[in-house]
Amino acid sequence: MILAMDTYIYECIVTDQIDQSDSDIVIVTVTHATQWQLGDVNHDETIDIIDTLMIAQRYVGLDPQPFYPEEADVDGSGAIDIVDALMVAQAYVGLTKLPP
Ligand SMILES: [Ca+2]
Repeated sequence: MILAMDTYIYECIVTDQIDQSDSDIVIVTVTHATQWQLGDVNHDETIDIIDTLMIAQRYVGLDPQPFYPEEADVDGSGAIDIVDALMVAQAYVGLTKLPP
C-alpha cells in the first residue's frame, strides 16, 4: 500500500496464546510520497540512457543493479524486452513520451 502525504494513526494490538494483550499507538507521517515513473528502472528520478542500457542488459540475461522491474515493462506487454529498451531510448531523445 502506498500512503498519500498525510498523518496516519494506527493502534497496534498484540495478543498472546492466553489472551493477554497489549497495545500501543503508532503515528506515521508521510512527508514525501514517491511514485516512480514508468521507465525509471533504477529509481534515480531520471529517465535516461542508463535505464535503456539496464533494460537491455536485463533482456540479455544480465542482472543490472539496482533494477526495479515494475517500472521496466513500458509497453505493458507482460515481458521486459528490447522493445521496452527502445521505447525508453526514444523517450530519452524526445521522440516519444512514455505512459504515466
Ligand atoms: Ca533512471
